[in-house]
Amino acid sequence: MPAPMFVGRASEATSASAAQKVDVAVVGAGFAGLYLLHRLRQGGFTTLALDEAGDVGGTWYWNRYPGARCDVQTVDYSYTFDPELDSAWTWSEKYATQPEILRYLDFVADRYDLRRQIRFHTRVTAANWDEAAERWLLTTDNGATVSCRFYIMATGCLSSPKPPEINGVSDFKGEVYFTGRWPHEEVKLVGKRVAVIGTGSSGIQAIPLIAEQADHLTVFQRTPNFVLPAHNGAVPADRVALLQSNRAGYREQARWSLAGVPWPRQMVFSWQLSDAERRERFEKAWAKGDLVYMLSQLWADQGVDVDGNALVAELFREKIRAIVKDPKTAEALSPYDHPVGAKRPCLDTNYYATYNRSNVTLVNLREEPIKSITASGITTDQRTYDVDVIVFATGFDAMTGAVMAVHPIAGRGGKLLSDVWANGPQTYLGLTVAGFPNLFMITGPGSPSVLSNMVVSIEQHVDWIIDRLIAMREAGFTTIEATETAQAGWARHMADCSMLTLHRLANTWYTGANVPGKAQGVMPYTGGVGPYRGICNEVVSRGTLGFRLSGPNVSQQCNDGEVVRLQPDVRLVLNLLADMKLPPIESLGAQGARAFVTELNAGRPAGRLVGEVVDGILLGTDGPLPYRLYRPATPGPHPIVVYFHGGGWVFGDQQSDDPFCRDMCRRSGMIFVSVGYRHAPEHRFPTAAEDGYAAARWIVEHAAELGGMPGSVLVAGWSAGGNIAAVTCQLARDRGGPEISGQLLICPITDCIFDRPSYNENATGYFLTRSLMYWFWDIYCSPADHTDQRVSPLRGKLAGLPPAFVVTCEFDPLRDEGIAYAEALSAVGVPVEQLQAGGHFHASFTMVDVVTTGVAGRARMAEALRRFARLPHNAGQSDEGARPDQKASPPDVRAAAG
Ligand code: N01
Repeated sequence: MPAPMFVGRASEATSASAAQKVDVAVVGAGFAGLYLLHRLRQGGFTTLALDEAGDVGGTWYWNRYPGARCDVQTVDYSYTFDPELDSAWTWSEKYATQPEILRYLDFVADRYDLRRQIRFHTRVTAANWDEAAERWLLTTDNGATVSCRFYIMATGCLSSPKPPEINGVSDFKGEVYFTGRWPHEEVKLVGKRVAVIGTGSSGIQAIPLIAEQADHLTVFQRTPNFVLPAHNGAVPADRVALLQSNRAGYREQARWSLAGVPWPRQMVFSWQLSDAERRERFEKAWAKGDLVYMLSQLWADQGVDVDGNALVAELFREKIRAIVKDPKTAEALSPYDHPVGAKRPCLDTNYYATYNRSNVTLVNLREEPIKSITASGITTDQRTYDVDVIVFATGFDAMTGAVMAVHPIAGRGGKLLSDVWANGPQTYLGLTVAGFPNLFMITGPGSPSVLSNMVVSIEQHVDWIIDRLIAMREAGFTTIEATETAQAGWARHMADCSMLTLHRLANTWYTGANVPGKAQGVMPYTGGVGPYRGICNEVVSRGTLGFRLSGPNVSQQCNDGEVVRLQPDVRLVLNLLADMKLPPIESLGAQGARAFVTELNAGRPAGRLVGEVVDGILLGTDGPLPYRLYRPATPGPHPIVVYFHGGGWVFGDQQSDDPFCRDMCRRSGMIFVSVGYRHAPEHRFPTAAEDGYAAARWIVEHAAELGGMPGSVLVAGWSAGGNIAAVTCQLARDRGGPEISGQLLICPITDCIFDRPSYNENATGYFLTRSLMYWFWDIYCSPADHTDQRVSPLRGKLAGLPPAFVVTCEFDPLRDEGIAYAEALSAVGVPVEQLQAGGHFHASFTMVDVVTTGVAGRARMAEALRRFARLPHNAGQSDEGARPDQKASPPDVRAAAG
């Protein structure tokens, strides 16, 4: 055995003296374990892999049930680390069968001579961190203990089958099979009465083939799934051509894509397409038979917005009704309780059509739950089904099961991983856990893992870990451990990311809901493969951020911190803007800045449909001002919100916050009138303020003509528009009207003090810069006017103002003056609600459909406006973004909006 590459700090544990000593021990010999072994050997590390199975394959070793196949196309479901390997293997089908995938892994193991480093038929029974020796000691049920410097869990996300949780399983006298532990010998089902419990991916693949053999098949379904036909056959020529035209480019694109398969990002939103166009897109996806394509290529809002998703769900249900002849069965097979993609959708061959066979019965467990399993079959609360065979396709204790339940893992101070994870998995990057030095997981909870093409994610994790081990060795470090700060930051980022998708709206194995008593929360990273890869790279480029590194002859290194503090989509927007290397807006001059903003707005997604949009002219103090009115589709009259756009008193117009006004009009059910007030430098202070006030007065006077409720209005505004809204409230109070029943101030300018902390902390890098703010102030008003309440409302009298909802964003220079205004209002008795949005920037809430994580914040704003206008609570809107079972709970500021 070669000498270990890492020199220990203390004498190596006596208990480990008889142990097999290696630099790195790996558990698992599937896709992840095999690549690890290869890279470790290339890196000059001594290594050993342990696997309970009798050979390589991991999940593909165990899951041998009839119909088992991959459901990511084989061109994508392959290793890419070695271009020669990549072209040396040719798949025979679009979706390979389990035996073919196993042959592939066999081929890989032989090609790189990996088996000699694997101890098969071996289960790790305990793993303990030896603090003095700084090594892991692994006890096994076969052969010597193992002492290793690093311990890597390549155990897979879906490898620990969960018990079926049904009474009486052991009473059954017939044959019992689990899809996740299918026998290696042939299972004969011909002429038998077979029951399948479970209709996830495994059940759905197995059911059509079992139906062909069985005398009668009874399927017990608790939750129907969305199922797409695989249209299996030859590997599609277009994908092969794409791959072969530029293999390296194709693979690189996959690495930076959202799901690890190179499809472009959809930019068209559902509401921009007609019914016919949507149907055409859906039919194309149905014919393609590719889950990633179906889940990502229809329209941009299909995976992030409940309405955009509902359109896909209905098209799926139409298909089910068209295929399944018995309407009652078709209805039972139609999912209504979760968005498409929130629960893992499945790929099938003849699944729905199987229910047209005379030897197949579907039992809807929602109508007749299973009471118990008996000696002769399955008893529901309505009847007994006698069967000869029961197949449990009941799934896995996913993501954490294989890491946690398989064996006790004790880290620093003897702390057990199962205790640390009692309330859900805590990790840094899904790779490591604070308190567990030198322990790594491949595709662990907190990484994209099961929401991606696993092979792409496995390669990225393996490469990242081995590169770290090599860098540590070169620098003389022997231990690496995540810090608590970094781990807590990752948990928050995970929660932020979970707002980007609809996974939180379904009870699934993604959230731990399939295992009774398991802590619940979205376990995989939902921010996408490419963004995740970028973050992992950033951790390295920022001095191994969030890790403590130590070694016997070097000083400890700990560059502590959180790698992502921004909301995930804000981070993407800001990165995109940084890549564009735009000149500072203030360097363009007022005209140039206006042209720039107009161009920027032209590239944003179009706003959603509302009942009506009307352009008109109102009469201001010095003459006409344009406005744009957004009317809800519901019958009026509606309360009116007078809205002032952002733009630093210099640019923008009544159309420039169009998507925001549309969104708020829909959510609040109110008329929004966006006012085209005049701008500096042509019209300096106090023109904007006076125009705002005059507009509010005119609109109240003409409320009935506009279709609004008479008597009063509400005001709202963003940025400089928030300033005008706040000022309008003060002027209306002081000048005897109009009556304003509430104010919504989004990131408002409220004061002329420029040294509050947020002005310095967020001076650059977050789009609205300190120097741009200086420029706005200079153009709008002279220093002598700075303290006038009509530009610095924080300096005005605040008592007697209408109730306010004040929104501020963490990464905004204006944050602290917004908070100061809210606190000052509150101090004089004005009812105030604040939304301090963590991780957001100045434009987060107005970049509708770009910054998706702003949705819940806008829902709260709309609800506040409805309260001000004394309209009833609009549950459908304000609860968007909350899990169905948590609808009544008050939204958490961070999780909901920031
Ligand atoms: O497991 P599942 P799976 N009584 O958890 C039901 C991957 N995979 O093995 O939904 C009655 O999806 C349960 O009902 P419900 C893929 O990622 C990939 O099928 O909890 N029913 C559900 O219908 C997949 O998502 C491939 O209400 C019970 C089913 O059993 C993941 O593995 C192939 C029950 C379990 O479905 C898991 O798939 C196969 C009970 N007590 C799997 N308990 C590829 O093609 C559970 N159920 C690559």
